Amino acid sequence: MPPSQKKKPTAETSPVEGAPAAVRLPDGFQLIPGALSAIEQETLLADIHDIMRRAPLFQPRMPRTGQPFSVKMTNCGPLGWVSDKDHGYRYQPTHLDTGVPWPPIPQKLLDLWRTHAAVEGIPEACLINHYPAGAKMGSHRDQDEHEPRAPVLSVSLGDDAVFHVGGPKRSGPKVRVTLRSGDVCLLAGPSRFAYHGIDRILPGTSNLIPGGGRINLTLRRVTPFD
Ligand code: MD3
Ligand code: FE
Repeated sequence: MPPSQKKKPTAETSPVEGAPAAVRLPDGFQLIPGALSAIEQETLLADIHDIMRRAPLFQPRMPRTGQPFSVKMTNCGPLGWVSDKDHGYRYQPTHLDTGVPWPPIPQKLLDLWRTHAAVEGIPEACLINHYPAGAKMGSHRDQDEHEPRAPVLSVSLGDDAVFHVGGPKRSGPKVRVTLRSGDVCLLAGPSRFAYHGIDRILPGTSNLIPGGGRINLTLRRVTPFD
């Protein structure tokens, strides 16, 4: 092509013909691949199944439109994230449908927070997202928490997911990362407020969850420390 039509080399387009574009993860984003062994994943999944028995998965809905998410959710911890048509996104101490308090956060997750989060306070909420094959999560920011010093800690279980993370604007450049069963992801600093989402689940990539699918756990501090 004539030089005038050549794309200017940027962070996203490599000047080297056929070479992959360089990518830069946002500051504060940390991926710890294989943080949990196969046995640890099995044990944690059993804990999550107990939680789901006491706090069944619910279908969150978009504020105002009532449009259902393709991801089902539940929570453990003193607070849980919920969303429905009438009252929108929020944290509350009880299950959206049953009104029963959320079960406690498993010790294993509290240990992971203590090991990786590098902050004084403890997490107050663990959101449990369940993705069947075909589910996705559109680009969004997590802004319902009131302690910016606290990171979000994510644990992936089951099938691989194609995750994207960008910057402070939805329209900006994005980096795609595959999250696998047993991976821990820490979102601290500037990355904590980055746009992110799940593009797709790769079916048949893990044997952990009977019947397939993916479960993501996110530990969060909701109220200010002190
Ligand atoms: C990047 N969950 O629950 S986990 C969510 O795999 C959510 O279920 C996705 O986005 C999932 O809100 C992604 C990794 C993650 C969590 C929180 C973040 C990445 C993040 C907050 C800011 C930036
Ligand atoms: Fe999120």
